[in-house]
Amino acid sequence: MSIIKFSNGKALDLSRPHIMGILNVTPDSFSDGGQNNQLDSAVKAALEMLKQGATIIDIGGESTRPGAPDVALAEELARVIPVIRAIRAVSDCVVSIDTSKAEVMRQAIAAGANIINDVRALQEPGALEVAAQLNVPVCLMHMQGQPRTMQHAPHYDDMLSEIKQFFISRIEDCTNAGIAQENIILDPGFGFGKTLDHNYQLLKHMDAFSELGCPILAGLSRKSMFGNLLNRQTDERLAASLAGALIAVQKGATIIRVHDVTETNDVIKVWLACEQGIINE
Ligand code: 8Y7
Repeated sequence: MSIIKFSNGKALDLSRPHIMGILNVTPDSFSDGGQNNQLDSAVKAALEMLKQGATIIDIGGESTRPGAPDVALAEELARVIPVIRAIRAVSDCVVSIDTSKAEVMRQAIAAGANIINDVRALQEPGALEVAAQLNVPVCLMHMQGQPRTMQHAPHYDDMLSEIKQFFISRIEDCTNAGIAQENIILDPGFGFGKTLDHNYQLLKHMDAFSELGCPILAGLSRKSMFGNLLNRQTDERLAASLAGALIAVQKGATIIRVHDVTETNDVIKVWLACEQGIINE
């Protein structure tokens, strides 16, 4: 089974699913108090998610929600770098940096991050070269269009083939640039340039991507594919997100990106007990 190795000697054994806990460090995420206060809250939130069963903390300073504005480089660096350093000072957990900017990747890895999570799949200027140079695991996500406009009118002639083709082509570009195939994680990008129906087709057929030989990451947590199906606000999408996480795991995803770590961890434990039986009874 697949193992992701990190330069500090640590590794993630992907023979079982892992939880990536979401840590957004946009101004609206930890809005109480001054800068130190915000840093404190971010570290606390990360430690809490680790205690709840996350093995990766995904730190993002650019909102990629549909319609969100672009964030300038200096602003993104100011948001994420202090948080990575502060987490690194108290934990040796796996940290991923959610960014598309080459310079943020460089500084984040220098500050102690271990994985690059790029919703633009290393297609921004310099990103491919920097990722190759840094020699760290990268998550390549599929997106049709750009965050600001991607939900206007998503269209595919054959979505599954087009996404698979995108992955094949990105894997080729990455390996040509010097990125090791063992360092590539793939993500079909739920909600990124997909209609409601596209998202459910994608969930149903996610297992089609496993044949590409890379670990699969799925991000479904609280997304509008649940809100729009069920007419629920973001804080009312837990049950739906857990259903989505379970289906994704059943279809071969080994990293699940979520807000609700405790609950997702329970789901994974039930799935594992079912798959492997109860050890040490
Ligand atoms: C995803 C993601 C977001 C995802 C990966 C949200 C940063 C939107 N979604 N990264 N990022 N996969 N790899 O609702 O699905 O969390 S932001």
